[in-house]
Amino acid sequence: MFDDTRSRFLGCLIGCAVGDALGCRLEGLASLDVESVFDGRWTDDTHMMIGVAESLIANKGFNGNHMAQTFIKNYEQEPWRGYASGPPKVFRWIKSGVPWDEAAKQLFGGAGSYGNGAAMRVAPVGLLYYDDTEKLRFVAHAQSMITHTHELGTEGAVIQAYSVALAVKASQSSEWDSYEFLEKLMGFTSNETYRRKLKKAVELLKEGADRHKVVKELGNSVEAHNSVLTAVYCFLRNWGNFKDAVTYAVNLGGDTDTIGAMTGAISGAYHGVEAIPEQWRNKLERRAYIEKLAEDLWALK
Ligand code: AR6
Ligand code: MG
Repeated sequence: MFDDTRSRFLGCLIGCAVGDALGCRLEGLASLDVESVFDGRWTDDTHMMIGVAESLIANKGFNGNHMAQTFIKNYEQEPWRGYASGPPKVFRWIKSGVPWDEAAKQLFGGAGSYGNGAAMRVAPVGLLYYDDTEKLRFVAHAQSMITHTHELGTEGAVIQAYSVALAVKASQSSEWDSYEFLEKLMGFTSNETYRRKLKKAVELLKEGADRHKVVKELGNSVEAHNSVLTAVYCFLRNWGNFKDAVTYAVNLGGDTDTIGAMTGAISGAYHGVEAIPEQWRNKLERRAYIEKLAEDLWALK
């Protein structure tokens, strides 16, 4: 059988960047005119996803200190990418000598961050360990701890990584549907907040809910628990087509670049890179470099 896993890897990372680039142009616009606004420029979501991929490739697996230093190096070169408040603080603390797995615990009065920043960047972990669920869980959690230590932040990243892995696996089997995908996620997480949202997602799919209800029930904001399953839902509801999935995602409003990035990563992993509109791929900033990272990750398999 022709193995097109390589195309799924490329589709995932390019899909993440395309969804981010589309979403950041639409933030607050609520425009359906996705063709005319796409300029291919992406934000911190893709910048950090690149950092995750670079470090996994350089170490042939996870190395926490190396990944933290990679985030810091990339951030210092392009601090204007739209980073939220948490990560730059953590970067400063690590530079002043706090260990990479301690610094982020200090955020938000010691609660740690539950922002979606650990989930938006995690796609390369979902790819590299798509066929090893426990390794995937471990590394997705560990890479979160560099900046996001709150349980809702880490679990969001773990669920997003597993969704990417499921998308790769679903693409290899003709027997899957949206409900089975959600059931697999339900079997994967024991976190009650996410389990409640998974049940909601099943109901929303069944009733073909409108956008307003989807946003009300699943969320569209910067918190991981109010955006990760929204992205999963955007993919599942538009299972057949990459462009429909990311267009739907960015039209939900709210944190459009990140929900676009996470939806694009899952949908791109399912459909493969050829399914991403060529005019979007052609405009994408650093396309060749992102493709090279996907190739290198695939070569590590
Ligand atoms: N308590 C209160 N608010 C919180 C908490 C908490 N424990 N944790 C997070 N927040 P941050 P990120 C809120 O700063 O996750 C970019 O635009 C708080 O309002 O850790 O990397 C990307 O495109 C905080 O500012 O950064 C994404 O949209 C916010 O969550 C987003 O930023 C983000 O958490 C990713 O941000
Ligand atoms: Mg962003």
